[in-house]
Amino acid sequence: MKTLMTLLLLLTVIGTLSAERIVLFFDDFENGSGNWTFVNGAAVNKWHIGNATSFEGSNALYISNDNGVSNAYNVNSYSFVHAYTDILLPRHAGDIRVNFSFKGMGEYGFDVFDVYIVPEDFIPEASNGWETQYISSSYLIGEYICEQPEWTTYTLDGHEWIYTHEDTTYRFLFVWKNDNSIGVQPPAAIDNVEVSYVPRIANPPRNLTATADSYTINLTWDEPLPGSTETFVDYSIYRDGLYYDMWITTTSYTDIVDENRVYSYYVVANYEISMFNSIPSEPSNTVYISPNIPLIFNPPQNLIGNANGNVVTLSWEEPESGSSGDFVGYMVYKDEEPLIEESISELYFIDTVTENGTYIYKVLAIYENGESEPATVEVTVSDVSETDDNAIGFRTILHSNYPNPFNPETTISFSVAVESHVSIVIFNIRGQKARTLVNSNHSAGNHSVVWNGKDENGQDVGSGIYFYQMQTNDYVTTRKMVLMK
Ligand SMILES: [Ca+2]
Ligand SMILES: [Ca+2]
Repeated sequence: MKTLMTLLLLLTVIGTLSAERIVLFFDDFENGSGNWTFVNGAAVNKWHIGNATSFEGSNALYISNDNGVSNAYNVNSYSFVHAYTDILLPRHAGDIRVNFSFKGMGEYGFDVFDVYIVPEDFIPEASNGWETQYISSSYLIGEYICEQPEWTTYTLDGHEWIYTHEDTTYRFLFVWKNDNSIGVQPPAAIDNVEVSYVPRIANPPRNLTATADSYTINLTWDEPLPGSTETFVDYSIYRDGLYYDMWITTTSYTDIVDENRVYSYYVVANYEISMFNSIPSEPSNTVYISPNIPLIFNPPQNLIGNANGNVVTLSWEEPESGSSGDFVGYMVYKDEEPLIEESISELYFIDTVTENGTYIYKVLAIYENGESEPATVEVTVSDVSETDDNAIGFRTILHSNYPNPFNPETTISFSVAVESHVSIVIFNIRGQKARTLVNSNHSAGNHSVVWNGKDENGQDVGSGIYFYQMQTNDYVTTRKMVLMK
């Protein structure tokens, strides 16, 4: 019983390894010339399908000098004639075999029957002399067949050249040539042309799965089922439908990705079919997976707030680099209420308050895909004058410039309580006037002016400490700033 089981098992294993030979093409010429194209030109000796001779049945393909009545040729008439048929060699077609029965006589070395396999775009020409019969990209599978008086069967097995050309259509080409003197009858005749193959079994990888961990995608799969007819070599990885990595000999693979999107993968097993050639299996299942790359939205840095009278000046620095997506701007909040409708790109904001108190300011960096945590600063205002208690009042004041230090320009903000003539003059550290920035009437309210670091003559001033003095008919204040180039 045990022996029987072993035998059955053995038979099962053998059964999976031997695929049946498949006939791809067969023609016994009993049903006309539908499969064949003749290129006979004006030759007297032509390819013909008829019943002058045959290996089996009554018909064959042969050379005839009388339109098929006889299988004979005119030895004094030059011929270079062709008959061909196109055959698709399918993917994973192994052990290609070409069979045909033939006979033929001729003048050795001069009257010749050749068989070629050529690309399907090769078009033979009857007018070509055999001196120019070289056919590029061709494979000569039989030549100088001219001393075969009896029907015999030709078999070409294991066609190495075709290994890397599967899934391609080939032109099977019979060529008969004679010079125009001397010959032995009869010329070439062919019957029972057959092309067959044994399907290769190249089992694919199975059960591909993918897991993601931040920037990493891990693939694992199962080996192909046993039963392949060829020798497994390794795996290739395809990502997004494109060849991605090769020579993988484990059943796992790690990919590092940098985008938060869906990636697709499949794996192919490669099988060796000859010393230099291999074939891929069908693909494994395809997996789709997104990584879990964390989104980073860095906040503004070093937010500070200063109160000066009823004016609060906020300033901050750009976020650290490395945020996800494009930067859009900043939003500013006071006690959770937005102070602006749209984000701003400046690195400062000037707010006016009407009551003494402690205010919580928040500045957020806005990105195309999200916003940062807020940078927060508490600003206590204790200096709002009694007269400014009504909501629309302003106080005459010169604020600190921003940025400071600066290069090449800085903004100077100021307010006036009532319409006033205002002058703002910049002096260098030696007390010499560098520039008059403002010298005109201003309405009550907040104003600002930019100094571009140039003097009255439009020349750049040097690095160093500068003073700016604001003056109205009842107010004078001087502040310090630093130009740092
Ligand atoms: Ca036949
Ligand atoms: Ca001859």
